[in-house]
This record gives sequence, structure tokens and C-alpha cells, in this order.
Amino acid sequence: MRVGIEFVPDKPIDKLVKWTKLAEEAGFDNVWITDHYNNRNVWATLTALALNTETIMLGPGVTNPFHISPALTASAAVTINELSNGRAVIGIGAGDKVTLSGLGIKWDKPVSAVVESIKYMRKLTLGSTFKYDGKVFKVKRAKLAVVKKNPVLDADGNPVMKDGKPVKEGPKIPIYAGAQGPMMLKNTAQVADGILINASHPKDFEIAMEKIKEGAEKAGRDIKEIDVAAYTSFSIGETREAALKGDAKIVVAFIVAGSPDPVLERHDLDMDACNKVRQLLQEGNFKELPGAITDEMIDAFAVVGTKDHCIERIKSLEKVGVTQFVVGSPIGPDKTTAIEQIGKDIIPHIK
Ligand code: F42
Repeated sequence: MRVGIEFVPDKPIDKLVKWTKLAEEAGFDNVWITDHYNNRNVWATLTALALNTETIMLGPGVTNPFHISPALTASAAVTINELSNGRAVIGIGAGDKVTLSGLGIKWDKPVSAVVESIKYMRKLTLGSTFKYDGKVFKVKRAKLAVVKKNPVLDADGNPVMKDGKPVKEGPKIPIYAGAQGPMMLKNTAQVADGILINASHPKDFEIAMEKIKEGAEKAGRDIKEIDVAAYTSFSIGETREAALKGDAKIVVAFIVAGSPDPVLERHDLDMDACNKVRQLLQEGNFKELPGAITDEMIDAFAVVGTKDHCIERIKSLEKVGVTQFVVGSPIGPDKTTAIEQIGKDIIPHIK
């Protein structure tokens, strides 16, 4: 099991650098930085992280092809890969419809946009030329000038030849899709190296895995090639009450409000209680909101509690096919303490 951590760049970058260094020491494999234009810029943040760390893989979790061209994302990833000695990854999803429409950006064919952008970035990051006539992207000719190419070797270590010449490629930068919907899961499973799924409960992954399997089979891929990541809402504490002291309930409130009814029903949640949460959020009533969040909602949409509870949940996610556990916001009432505790009490039990 890989272990990742998510940070939102809504805090000064020196804090994110401090937490990422701590996460690296604690044994985390990946750091994912969320991308919303109204926060600090994701690639500027990743530059600071790349320059201050040694081993942790770094990438946006997730950017989108609507507010930035895949050509620019590929260029940024190649730059971070160079700065970090090969530690860049890319996470890309559909983006947030409401935010994008606020910017006057059309959210047309989001699934095709993500799938095509993965193909686009794959070619560019490998140093190849991309010409494409897709549903979303019409690319006459794109190529990055700075990718250093090396001979591709076969399983026996011999150079792969084509037309009498050795085939050369740039370093492979893993590309992950952020996906929830059935079509997005199935279609991105055909092209992505990993899938970041914003969910915390095994029930959601059982359903998601079926779609990922369908997609992988359609593309003739072994599902083991795909790193399936649970991008969770997480909060750890010495007791469940302590873990709930930070923003865990607020995060759960936003998930309840943003989830379609079938997802709420899948978790047998009381619809009246969920509608109450939606109403309080709409009114901006943050005083009464925590009181409206039930234990069932927390259990469905977050991993909150003691180390034993967290380990048990991670193991049950692993059983249904999750291969990367991402510790997402709020992480804990105090991030520094939580990262240290995860390194000491959780990572040794799950890696
Ligand atoms: N969004 C951000 O803006 N910033 C972040 O930092 C961020 C992080 C993140 C991490 C993990 C993760 O899983 C998601 C994350 N997101 C973040 C949210 C992400 O950007 C998406 O908003 C979110 O994943 C929801 O997307 P989705 O996978 O559910 O796909 C959407 C488009 C959807 O509705 N899909 C449905 C489906 O079945 O997959 C419907 C598909 C659809 O629209 N089909 C159309 C059709 O006509 O059938 C279009 C078809 C076509 O060709 O595209």
C-alpha cells in the first residue's frame, strides 16, 4: 500500500514545505496539492516542495484541462520532474463546474477532456510530438523542447529498435485521473496510471472498482497496472472526540451537501438529516452545522478516530482493491501532531 497526503495551498507556502518535509520523514510516498485558482498556485507550490524534499513524489491532486491547457501542465510537470530528480506526478480531473462557470469557462464533455488530456500529456512528457483531432482537443502540432530522451530498453536490457534506430523516450511521469462518476472511472481506467477517488468508505470503492475493471479490460490492461487511490477526508486523534475537534465535521458537511442522493442512499443515510445539512450550509449557518452532522455521515464520508480505527478502515479499503491511501483534509486537529502520529502509529502497520 502506498501512502499519500493532500495539502490545500490556502496557507503560506512555508507551512506546506514544513508539513511536506515532516510527511517525507514520516514515510509518506506522495504529496498531492489541490488546485483551485483562488488558492496559491499549485505549480509554484510544487516548486517550493520539490526544492525542499528528497524522496516524496509530488504533483497536483488535481488540476483540470479547462483552466489550464494540458500542454502547459505537461511543461510544468517536466520542469518539476527535473527539479526533483524524477519525482513528478500529474493528477488531472474535470474540475469544479461552478468555479469554472464563474470564470466564464465552458465545461463541455468533461470525460473526453480528461481522457484526451491524459493522452496529450503522456506524449508531451515523453518528448514525443502530439497531433490530434479529438472531441475536445484539436492539436495541430505540440512538442516540448526540453525533454531529455534516453534509449528505451526491453525486459532483457537491450535497446528497443524501430526502423533500424534505437527508440528514445523521456522519463515516464505517472498520470493520475481524479474520478468519481461511472463514465469517468471507466474511461480513465483505459489510459491513466492511477485513479484518485474522492471517497473514504469501502462501499464506494466496491462500486468504483467494477467500473475501473470494465475500463481496464476494454483497453486490454491488467488492473494491477493502475494505482487506485482512496483520496479520503481524514482526522486522527488520541480519541474519537479529539479527532473531531478540528474541521472534520465541516468537511463532512460539504461532502454530504455535494453528494448526489443515490450516494447518500447507498450509505443508508437519513435523507431528512442530509437535507438539514444542505440547508444549513446554504444559509451559511456554521454555528448549528456541526450539531447536524451524524455519526453515520462521518462514518460514510471520512476516516475519523483513533489509530486503531484508522488502521482498520485502511485495511478494509485495501481488501476491496485500494492501493494508495491518501490522508486528506483536515488530517487532524493539529497537522504537525497528526503527521507525526500517522508516521509512528499507522504507516508501519500498512506498508
Ligand atoms: N477538483 C478541483 O477543482 N480541484 C482539486 O484539487 C480537486 C481534487 C480532487 C482529488 C480527487 C478527486 O477524485 C477529485 C478532485 N477534484 C478536484 C474534483 C474533480 O475535479 C471533479 O470535479 C470530480 O472528480 C467530479 O468528476 P467526476 O469524475 O464525477 O466526473 C464528472 C464530469 C461527471 O459528472 N461524470 C459523470 C460520469 O458518469 O462519469 C457524467 C459524465 C458526463 O458528463 N458525460 C457527458 C455525456 O454526454 O455523457 C460527457 C461525455 C464526454 O464526452 O465527456
